[in-house]
Amino acid sequence: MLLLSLAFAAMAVAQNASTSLTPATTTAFDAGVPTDAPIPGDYNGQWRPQVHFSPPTNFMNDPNGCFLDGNGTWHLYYQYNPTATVAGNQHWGHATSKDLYTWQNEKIAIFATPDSQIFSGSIVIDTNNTSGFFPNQTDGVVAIYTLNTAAEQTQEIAYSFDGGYTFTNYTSNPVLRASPPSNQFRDPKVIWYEDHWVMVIAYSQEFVIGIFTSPDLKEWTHASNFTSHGLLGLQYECPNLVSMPVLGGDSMWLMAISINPGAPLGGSITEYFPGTFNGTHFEAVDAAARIADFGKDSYAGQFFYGLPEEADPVFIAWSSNWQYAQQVPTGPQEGWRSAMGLPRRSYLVNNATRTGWALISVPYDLTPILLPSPLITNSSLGNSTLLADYSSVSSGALYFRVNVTNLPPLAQATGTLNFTFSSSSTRESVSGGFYFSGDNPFWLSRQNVLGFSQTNPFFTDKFSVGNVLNPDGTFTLEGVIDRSILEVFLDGGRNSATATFYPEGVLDTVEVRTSGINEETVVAVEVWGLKSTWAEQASEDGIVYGNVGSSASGNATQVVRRKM
Ligand SMILES: *[C@@H]1O[C@H](CO)[C@@H](O)[C@H](O)[C@H]1NC(C)=O
Ligand SMILES: *[C@@H]1O[C@H](CO)[C@@H](O)[C@H](O)[C@H]1NC(C)=O
Ligand SMILES: *[C@@H]1O[C@H](CO)[C@@H](O)[C@H](O)[C@H]1NC(C)=O
Ligand SMILES: *[C@@H]1O[C@H](CO)[C@@H](O)[C@H](O)[C@H]1NC(C)=O
Ligand SMILES: *[C@@H]1O[C@H](CO)[C@@H](O)[C@H](O)[C@H]1NC(C)=O
Ligand SMILES: *[C@@H]1O[C@H](CO)[C@@H](O)[C@H](O)[C@H]1NC(C)=O
Ligand SMILES: *[C@@H]1O[C@H](CO)[C@@H](O)[C@H](O)[C@H]1NC(C)=O
Ligand SMILES: *[C@@H]1O[C@H](CO)[C@@H](O)[C@H](O)[C@H]1NC(C)=O
Ligand SMILES: *[C@@H]1O[C@H](CO)[C@@H](O)[C@H](O)[C@H]1NC(C)=O
Ligand SMILES: *[C@@H]1O[C@H](CO)[C@@H](O)[C@H](O)[C@H]1NC(C)=O
Ligand SMILES: *[C@@H]1O[C@H](CO)[C@@H](O)[C@H](O)[C@H]1NC(C)=O
Ligand SMILES: CC(=O)N[C@H]1CO[C@H](CO)[C@@H](O)[C@@H]1O
Repeated sequence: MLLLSLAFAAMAVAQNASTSLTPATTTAFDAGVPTDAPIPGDYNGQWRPQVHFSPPTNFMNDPNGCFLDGNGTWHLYYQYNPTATVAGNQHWGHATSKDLYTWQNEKIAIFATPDSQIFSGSIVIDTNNTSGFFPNQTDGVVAIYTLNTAAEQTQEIAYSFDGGYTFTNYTSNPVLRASPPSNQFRDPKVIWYEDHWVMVIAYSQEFVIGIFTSPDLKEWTHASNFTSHGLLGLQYECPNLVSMPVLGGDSMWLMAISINPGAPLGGSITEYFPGTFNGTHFEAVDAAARIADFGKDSYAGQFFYGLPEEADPVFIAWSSNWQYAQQVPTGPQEGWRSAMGLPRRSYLVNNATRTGWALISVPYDLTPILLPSPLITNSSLGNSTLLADYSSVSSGALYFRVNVTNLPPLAQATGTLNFTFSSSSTRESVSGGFYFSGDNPFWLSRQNVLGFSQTNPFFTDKFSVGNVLNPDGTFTLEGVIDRSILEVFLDGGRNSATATFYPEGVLDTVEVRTSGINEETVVAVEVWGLKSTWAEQASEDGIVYGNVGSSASGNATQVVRRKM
């Protein structure tokens, strides 16, 4: 996780006490926190995302322990304070899904203690019983996380016989301490490399990602350091190391590092480094810092463990920013704070053109949540406006896609393409657009949303990126809007952005406009309503109770594979 220090958390708690529904506490782990059932959640609020994960109540931040089990169930754990709408008292919350969009709340997986918190970490499946914890199974789950106390951050392991629903603390914890001991040593992410375990972990304030190896998850040996690369900000957090397919080439490795504070737009962001890894040492291809998302609400993302080798890695990030995560109005008004971003399928491209290496990220297969037919389509918009009322889509969530083809060569392309989601009652809107000319800037604005944006100086209201036109004369824009989150993907995920927003009215009108485009250019648009994955699970009283029965239900789904 995240926090500058617990003192900082305590300060934030104090600052927010007046606006929180629930009194904050950093100690009492048993103060009404259920250990035998999921926490019930009301997912009906006007800002509650309907196809994104958000916690049943109170405060969530980093994704943790993400893995896919042998039965095709995706497991998402998360930094969770079940007793307040601000950070502190960190537990590992847990949810499971068959499709990465429909999430079932599970009971809390790992609990804080009165004097320690469970900070971020990861999960592996110990197929070969390297740890010796699993005499009778090949699907043993081991969690590796940071135990935070006032004095030190140490790394612990806990194991699960039931596929990740309940955990047992290893009696010889901790398994790793910094030398000398440190209170800024956290967020272990573990993977399997050929014949040993590899951990990447942040020495946060020294700007070092330590790489450790282990035969058994218990004994860890320092192998190398990846030091002071890219943007430093004030801290390194939540490193990831993952083997990454390359379009049209051999796979590479990717190191991702989250920095906070100190993102170029303020607060938190994730940067990444394509490179090589030989089991002990990671080397970046060059000295460049590449940012994973040009918005402001994508942090501490994690790649899921346990995917088949031929599948593209899948990534999920926290959709907020420490500059305002603990102040957004969902806390006082709806009793929860923060959602996860969309799950994203990832791979690398390396274009000989100016764009060079890029981490592509596209929404994971959305078909399970699309309503049966599109809300509106147009195969050739010309210089025109497409307008639709979507108040009939009860989720308030949409998927939209614009395919532009037949663009003339770069210097001759003209015109603009804009989109707006607005409220017919309050006239608030979020919007964005693209210029086919010049440096091809794409912009996104949450400026015209009332309330929060006007009172928080860090809630940056506009974002942009230069998205160079494709040589083949095409441009694509895809996005998902989900009540209080907008995510856009340009050119199949070459650039992407996540922005949260909190309108006073309900957004119910979509508009796509073009003007001044070249005669031969074709603009095709489709807009789909999305299901409400939470309403589908709610009981008659409107409350989502989560998995109150036994573990994992439903049939396994096929993991999306893509041939390189
Ligand atoms: C398990 O053992 C097999 C056979 O030695 C090996 O190929 C594989 O990499 C090991 N995997 C893990 C996760 O231990
Ligand atoms: C797993 O490890 C434990 C401890 O070393 C051992 O007792 C057990 O036999 C092992 N199980 C298998 C299937 O190798
Ligand atoms: C996976 O499915 C098998 C067979 O139904 C079951 O025995 C096992 O407990 C399941 N594992 C998990 C992790 O749910
Ligand atoms: C796990 O066990 C260790 C050693 O007994 C203890 O210090 C630590 O607090 C425990 N962790 C949790 C999360 O209970
Ligand atoms: C790796 O970095 C840590 C944190 O700065 C430092 O304590 C350690 O000495 C470094 N190890 C090596 C071999 O450079
Ligand atoms: C990995 O790379 C490092 C640094 O180049 C080198 O010292 C080490 O010998 C390499 N290890 C293997 C197994 O090739
Ligand atoms: C698409 O939009 C254009 C311009 O407004 C309009 O002329 C055309 O009829 C629309 N086509 C469809 C199928 O709606
Ligand atoms: C980058 O390269 C890939 C694969 O060669 C290609 O499909 C894609 O269109 C290229 N993108 C740009 C912007 O050149
Ligand atoms: C799109 O927005 C830009 C910036 O406000 C504006 O200059 C342009 O005219 C707009 N284009 C359309 C088609 O609305
Ligand atoms: C759009 O308008 C421009 C003039 O602003 C015109 O040159 C162009 O032909 C029009 N494009 C289409 C597809 O009608
Ligand atoms: C846009 O292109 C994608 C990929 O070719 C296709 O699946 C989709 O139907 C197209 N949408 C429109 C509106 O043309
Ligand atoms: C599925 C199963 O038999 N699990 C058992 C494996 O061994 C552990 C430790 O002995 C038991 O607690 C599990 O119930």
